[in-house]
Amino acid sequence: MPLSEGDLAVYRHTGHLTVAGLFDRGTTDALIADIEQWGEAFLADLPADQRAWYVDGGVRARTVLRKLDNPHHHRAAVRDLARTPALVGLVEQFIGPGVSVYFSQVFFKPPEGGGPKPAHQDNFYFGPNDLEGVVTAWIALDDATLENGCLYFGEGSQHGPVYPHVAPPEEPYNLQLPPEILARQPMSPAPVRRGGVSFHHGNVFHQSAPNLSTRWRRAIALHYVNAHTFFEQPALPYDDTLKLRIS
Ligand SMILES: O=C(O)CCC(=O)C(=O)O
Repeated sequence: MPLSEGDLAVYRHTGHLTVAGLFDRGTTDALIADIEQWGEAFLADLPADQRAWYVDGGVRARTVLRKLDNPHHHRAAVRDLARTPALVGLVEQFIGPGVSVYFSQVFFKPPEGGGPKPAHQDNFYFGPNDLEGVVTAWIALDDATLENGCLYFGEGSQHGPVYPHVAPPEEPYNLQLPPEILARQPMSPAPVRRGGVSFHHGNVFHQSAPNLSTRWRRAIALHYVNAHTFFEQPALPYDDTLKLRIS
């Protein structure tokens, strides 16, 4: 599916682009069932010292996961998703041919308290050798709306530098842009319907709000790199042996 010049211009200008309707309901429902099954098993075995990172602290009534790492490594259904020709064709139009998934995440954002993700730049976390060589495909498994915590982007911020991030002392992994940098950058909401994909540049500021609604906002983020890009100076540990060659 070739993107139009207009779509590519939007991506270059704003740092993100939403492509609607890439996956049908059968696919998103099957992925939800698969990650829920995995999530239950993961939670049952989760060591106490990792709960703060994986359990959603905003949902008081029950224990529910905030995220899971590297679903492309752990779940065949997510590998199939990452290899979908229409998706790969789009990824290659952003970063060039010969792509791999270097890292991936499930974001659960549960109803009635699912926590926010503070504003950040993926390229600060990843520290790639080429800032242009990374694109994230954020695949909406539910409608992501203003009410349930859709993504917000700092449009055009990918043209600026990657800024040093800060983290609260009790959450050293929760790296985020400092308030004085954010104060200069308006953030715009980007709702996505289920089955749509939000693509974003590794430098673009993005964040999500808490989910105070009664609906889930689940998504899978696949972080693709092109043939010559790798995480050279990552801020957190990433296991590059899990890299999955796609094309
Ligand atoms: O889904 C979210 O709330 C955060 C997603 C994100 O930061 C990403 O995909 O890079």
